[in-house]
Amino acid sequence: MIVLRTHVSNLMPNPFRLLLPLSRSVTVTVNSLFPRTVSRFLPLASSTVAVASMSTYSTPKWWKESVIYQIYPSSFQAHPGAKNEQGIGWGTVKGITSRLDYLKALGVDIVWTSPIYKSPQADMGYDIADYKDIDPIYGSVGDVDELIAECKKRDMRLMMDLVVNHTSNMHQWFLESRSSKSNPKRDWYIWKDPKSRSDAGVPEPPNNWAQILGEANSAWTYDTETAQYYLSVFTPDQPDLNWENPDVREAVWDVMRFWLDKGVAGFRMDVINMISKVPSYPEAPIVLDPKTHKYQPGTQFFVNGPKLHDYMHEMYQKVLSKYDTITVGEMPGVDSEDEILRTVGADAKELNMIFIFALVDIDKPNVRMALKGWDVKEMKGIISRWQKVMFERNGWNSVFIENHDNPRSVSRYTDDSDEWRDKGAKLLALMQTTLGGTIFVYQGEEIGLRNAPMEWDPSEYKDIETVNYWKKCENIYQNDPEKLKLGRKVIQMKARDHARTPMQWSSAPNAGFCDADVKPWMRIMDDWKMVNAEVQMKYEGDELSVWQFWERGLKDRKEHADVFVYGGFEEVNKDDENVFGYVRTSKEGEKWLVVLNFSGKEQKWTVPTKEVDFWACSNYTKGRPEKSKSREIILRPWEGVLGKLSG
Ligand code: TEU
Repeated sequence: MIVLRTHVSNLMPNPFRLLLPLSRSVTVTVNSLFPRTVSRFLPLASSTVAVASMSTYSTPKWWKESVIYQIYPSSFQAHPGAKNEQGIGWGTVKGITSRLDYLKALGVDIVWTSPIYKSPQADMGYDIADYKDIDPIYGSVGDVDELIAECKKRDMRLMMDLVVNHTSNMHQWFLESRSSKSNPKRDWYIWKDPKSRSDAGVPEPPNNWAQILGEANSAWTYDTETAQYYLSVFTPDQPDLNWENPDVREAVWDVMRFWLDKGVAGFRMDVINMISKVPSYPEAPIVLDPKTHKYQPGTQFFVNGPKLHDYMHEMYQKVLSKYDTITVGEMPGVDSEDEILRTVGADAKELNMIFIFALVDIDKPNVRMALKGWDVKEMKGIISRWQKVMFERNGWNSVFIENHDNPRSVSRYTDDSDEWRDKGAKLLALMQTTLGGTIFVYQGEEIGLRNAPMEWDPSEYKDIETVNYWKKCENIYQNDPEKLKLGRKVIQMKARDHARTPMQWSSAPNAGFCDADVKPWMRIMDDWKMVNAEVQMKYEGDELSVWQFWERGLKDRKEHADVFVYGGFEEVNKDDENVFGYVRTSKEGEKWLVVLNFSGKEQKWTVPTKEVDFWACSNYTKGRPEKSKSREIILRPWEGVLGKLSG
């Protein structure tokens, strides 16, 4: 295919204060990102450059260059007067709407909210009891209609979380299914007889699979009424749907159409690669110490299972192909390039992109709540691999380093001490805003929130995974203070709760998250008076605050989308143990060099390519950094720089 690109340098004013000159190959104005403005994707007339390529990787699409912001709704913003039945401060849909201007100012195009549907909140809404209703704790369907409309006014859109591997055990479908073996919905879930019974009649689960959010427990839950087990790979409150049943699939398509018809932009699909199970339900291999773990991870038997692609194609044919949507599949545990491309290849007719877990699982041994060492070279390798694979094989990346299931990135990949955290957060921002793919910013990442400190007692942690993990530690290691200490360390480094502390808006009481007289559902980080959005947005100093750095980086990224969103990727100085260097190149050959010092020590680094034309940005300075133009540069601790390479 011939891809046409156009030079438009003097058609557009350069609205951003930085540092980067306008790219010669930006094709469009930034008025609106959405497909209604199709003209922005049509070739313009002047000085057209033709580039022969079969790949559609660099073909502009609104969902490729949109900036997506993930909201964890319970912790984002409670509207004034909002509190739940227990008088607890909890984020609301109205609260989200009230912050759209903030998100717009940051540069966000699409707001993705974690589940707000009706739910008993056993897993914070990832246990849905009614897909077409909103939980009263968050508001109403009317509030969501209003949110959609308010987004539209600002040229923004809403993306919903679609959680259809499982429902809540309180969903009407499951209540019917469990009511009797002959109920028409019995087969909507996965029911099996016990593998055996002891002499005393105690049943054994059908196999040895462990629960994902509590590996001490079985993935099967016994139902005494009908004397069978149901599969619940996350927790007993989250029974897995039986996707083999076509009625289940139709019901899911119906839910999707319901929200798409309301005008949502698309879906993030929760563990969508777990919907097809190996039908023989084999025993899982023993990887956890069998003395302490009766059950073992069974993920290999339901991650990218045998019928996954049949189901995804059906979803595409019956629903997605009828709308212009953004779709991102959450796909933990899959590493095969061929397999991933079957979903995200440009012609795959499945999803636009997925979340690949390699980077966020860099410190995961075989279960998430455990520690594993890693180094910068490994991290560089993971990022570079997927940047290259998608470009070369015409797939598409999502760029993310945080979400509601992971600790804070500044704590995990850099140094979150008071001295270095801002530099670390900006280093990660520079990296992400210069990587290819669709970028996701997670609530609080834009102000560099960090993990809760070691001093926090385990009782401050509310997540079911952490609660189950600590229960396990207390049971198994009750007489072993060293192991218990290690358990606390694991919680401090890995718990999902770190991403779920309330958003720090200002130095007002409760950080502006909820009313002053209301106790937030989860403890706010102690640093909120110093570290909050208001302080960072107003900050004036020699360098930018983390928020300002993100805002500028997102603008630069959009302005130079042909390089940073759509361009090619080449890692340089691969053997360097501390510094991540790469070159991004647009189709027209414009090149930018990114150099990131992932260490707390000064590093010497040699530019391996052509001379640097100018250094455009550093996380140490507001303006252009003073760096040597010669090939050898000195990087300060946790310093990241961006340079334009001469053409
Ligand atoms: O997470 C799926 C998932 O497998 C992980 O990210 C998970 O948090 C981790 O493996 C635990 O060790 C999704 C949601 O993002 C998560 O919040 C839900 O708890 C889970 O699915 C179940 O819906």
